[in-house]
Amino acid sequence: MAAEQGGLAGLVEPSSPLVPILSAAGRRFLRPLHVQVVGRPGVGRDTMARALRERLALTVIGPGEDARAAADADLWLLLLAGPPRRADHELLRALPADRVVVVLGKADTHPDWDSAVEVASRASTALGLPVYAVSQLLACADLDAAEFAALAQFAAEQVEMPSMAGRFLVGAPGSDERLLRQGLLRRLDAFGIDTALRLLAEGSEAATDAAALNRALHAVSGVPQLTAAFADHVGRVRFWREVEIRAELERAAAAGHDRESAERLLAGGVG
Ligand SMILES: Nc1nc2c(ncn2[C@@H]2O[C@H](COP(=O)(O)OP(=O)(O)OP(=O)(O)O)[C@@H](O)[C@H]2O)c(=O)[nH]1
Ligand SMILES: [Mg+2]
Repeated sequence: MAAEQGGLAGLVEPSSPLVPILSAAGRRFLRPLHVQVVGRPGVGRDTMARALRERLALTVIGPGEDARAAADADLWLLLLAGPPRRADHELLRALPADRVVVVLGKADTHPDWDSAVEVASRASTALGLPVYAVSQLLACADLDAAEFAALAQFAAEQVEMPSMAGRFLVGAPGSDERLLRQGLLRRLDAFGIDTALRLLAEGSEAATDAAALNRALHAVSGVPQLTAAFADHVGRVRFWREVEIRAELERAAAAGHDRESAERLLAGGVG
């Protein structure tokens, strides 16, 4: 199809007033996939937006971004933080049913990953859509060399992540040790620290350096696996983008801009 090859404007005479209209519509058609993250406040939307940008190189509209940006969305990620509540059902009802990916975020905060998968599976039954369990926080892991060295030393000393996360915060308040531990908790949380210590203790490839450990944490976050969920919707996104092109042509025809060509393109099924 011409729109996919960027050749829409070539379908009319160079002098046609449709040329700039079709060029703009063609550029819009070829824009990258725009994913809007929606969910109740506090569920981790900003972190999810960052995870999708950094791990999947997607164009993402996060919470609080302006309405004009939101008008460009063609896929919606509904973020849950537990069993769906009434507000989640309401959010879902307001979204285009054929282009929503539902995600149970903060999967790392459940007693273990299987429990998170279980919650996601019950949510899936309740909502009638697949629900993927992910930890957007782990997908954003960006430990530096000093944090990596500290974790490696903990692993060597067989330090374990206490079940009460607060107990991880040893060291005098304001001391370097304490600040480092606070930073690790904020950026990886308990499950992330535990996972990092395990990977380091196993001496896996993740034990090489900070970059390798970050990559290993990204891999277990569940975010890379969302690629397939997004890919499943690409056909619907293309369909709606084609609808947009037809609407542009109909507007142009109604306004009398080379109506004959516009109608010919519409009849020929362009877009
Ligand atoms: N353990 C864990 N914490 C997370 C995760 N994602 C986000 N958080 C934490 O949840 C809090 C809220 O994260 P945000 O990404 O700002 O979430 P939000 O939905 O934008 O929330 P508000 O900004 O409070 O409206 C922060 O403390 C995050 O560190 C996750 O996957 N796991
Ligand atoms: Mg936020």
